[in-house]
Amino acid sequence: MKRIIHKGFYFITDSLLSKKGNIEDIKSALQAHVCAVQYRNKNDDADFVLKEAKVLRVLCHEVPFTVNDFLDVAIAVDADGLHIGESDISYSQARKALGPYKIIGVSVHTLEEAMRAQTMGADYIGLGPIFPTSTKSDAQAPCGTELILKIKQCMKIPLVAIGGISLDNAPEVIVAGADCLCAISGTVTKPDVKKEIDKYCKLFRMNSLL
Ligand code: TZP
Ligand code: MG
Repeated sequence: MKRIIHKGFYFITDSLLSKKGNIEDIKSALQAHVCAVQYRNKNDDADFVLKEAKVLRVLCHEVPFTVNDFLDVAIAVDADGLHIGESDISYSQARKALGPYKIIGVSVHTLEEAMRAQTMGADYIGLGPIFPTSTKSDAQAPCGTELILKIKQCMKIPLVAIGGISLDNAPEVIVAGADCLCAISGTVTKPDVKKEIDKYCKLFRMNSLL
């Protein structure tokens, strides 16, 4: 069965920015009841990524566990899904390799790309950067929260908002209609990752009732 991405805080790893490493960060994220975990590793070689993914797969049995970029790793560890961007394999190649029961998330930057991703069959879109960020060096220009609103008016699949999200601007992202939000530097660089995610989850609960 395909796992569902529920609303809430969608946790993404970053070993370069992390204080305690991906494994400890994910343990903290799970304690904070995140709605999904994405293993994103842009720094290590394929062997290390596979080894780490094996450990993370076991840890993340209660939430959807997706792998960024590495299709072969996603398959090898039986991840719940794969997240792809414009420089990765195409959606149709990924779907062919993973079959109908795995989650495929697609990064988008415009309404047109978002609608195309939904039409292709993507399970969710990652929209960003919403705000300026230095975490992703090749990030496109920030799209702002108006685009979240626009996309949510005409699309059904979950929208995961990412890029430059902080405790200060998260309410605006949630009120605009994001189903999930991510904050990489906003969490993994902090001394207590669980405590930090708790704050986003609280904002999510408060602002999604508005
Ligand atoms: N995709 C778009 S922006 C971004 C990614 C992976 C980086 C988000 O990091 P941060 O620290 O939450 O701005
Ligand atoms: Mg990618």
